[in-house]
Amino acid sequence: QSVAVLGAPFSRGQKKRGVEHGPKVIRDAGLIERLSSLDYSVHDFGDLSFHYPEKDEPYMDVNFPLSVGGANKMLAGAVSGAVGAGHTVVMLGGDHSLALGSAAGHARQCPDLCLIWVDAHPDLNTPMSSPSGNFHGQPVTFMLKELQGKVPEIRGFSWVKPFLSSRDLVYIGLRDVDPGEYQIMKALGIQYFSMRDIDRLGIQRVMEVTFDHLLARKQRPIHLSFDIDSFDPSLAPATGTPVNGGLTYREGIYITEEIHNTGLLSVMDLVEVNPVLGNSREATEATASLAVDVIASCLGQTREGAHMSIDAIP
Ligand code: DIR
Ligand code: MN
Ligand code: MN
Ligand code: MN
Repeated sequence: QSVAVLGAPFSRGQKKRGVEHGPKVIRDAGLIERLSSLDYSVHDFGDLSFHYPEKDEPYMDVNFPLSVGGANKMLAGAVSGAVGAGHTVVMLGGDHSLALGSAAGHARQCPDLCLIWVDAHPDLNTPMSSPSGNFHGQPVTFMLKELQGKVPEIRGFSWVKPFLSSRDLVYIGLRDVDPGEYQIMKALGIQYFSMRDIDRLGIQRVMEVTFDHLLARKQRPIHLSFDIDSFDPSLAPATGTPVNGGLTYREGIYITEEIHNTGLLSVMDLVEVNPVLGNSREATEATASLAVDVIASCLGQTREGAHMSIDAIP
C-alpha cells in the first residue's frame, strides 16, 4: 500500500492571499509521520511549482483564467502519473479550483470514478453565474458532461474535457448555495446532503445513502474532494470562506472513516487551509491539525485502535 502526497501551492482560484501555504502548514502539522505510522509507504512528491503569465485578464466571471487553467493542467498530469504508478494520492491545496485538475487527472486513469464533495459550498457556478468571479466556486461545472453547454471556450482551458455524470456526484455539508448553483442541482437531480439534511437524517444514514447512490450498481474508485470549510468555523477558522453551522469533528471523521471502509478511495483533495486567516497561531495550527486528522482517517486511522494479529502483540 503506497500513498503519494502532492502539494499544490496555488491561490489564484480566489482572492485571499495565503492559501498557497496550505501544503506547508499541513506538512508541518505532521502529515507524513502520521501516514507512515499507518503502515503505508509514503512517497512525498513535494510541491508543484506553477508559473504565471504576466498578463492574465478575466474572462467573463473567471479571474486569472490562464493561471488557473495552466496550474490545473499541470496538476492533472501529476495526479494521473501517480495513480498510474499505483499510489493512492493525497493532493494538498491550495484553493478548491485545484479539484478540477486533480479529478481530471484521476479520470484519465479511472474513467468510472465517482466524486464525493464535502464542502459548505457546491462550487457549481458557471463562468456566467458566478457572483465572485472566483474559479474555486466553479470547478464542478467544468467536470460535468451535462453542463457542457454552459461552459464557454476559455483560454487556458482547452485541455479540459468533461468526464463526470451528475449521477456520479454526491455533496455533503452544504449550507451556502448560490442561486445558479441551486438551479443546476435541482435541474440535474444531483444527490446532495445539506447541513439541514445531516440534522434530520444523522451522518450515519447520510453515508449509507451516499454509498447506495454511488456504489450500488458497481464498485468503483472514489475521488474525495474535501474542503476544510465544510467543518464548523470554530474547528477550522483558518479558511477563506467560513460559514457558520458546519460539520462537527465527529461528523467529519465519521465521513472519512466510512470512505476508508469502502476500500475504494483512490484520490483525495484537502483544500482551502489558509494559515494567514487564522486569528492566532493556535487557530492556524488547529486547522492544519484537523486537516491531518481528516487525511489520516481517510487512510485508515481509526478511533477504535488498530487491528493487529494476536501473535504480533509483544
Ligand atoms: C462562492 C464561494 N459560492 C463563489 N465558494 C466557495 O465564489 O462562487 N467554495 N468558497 O468553497
Ligand atoms: Mn470548495
Ligand atoms: Mn467551501
Ligand atoms: Mn484499513
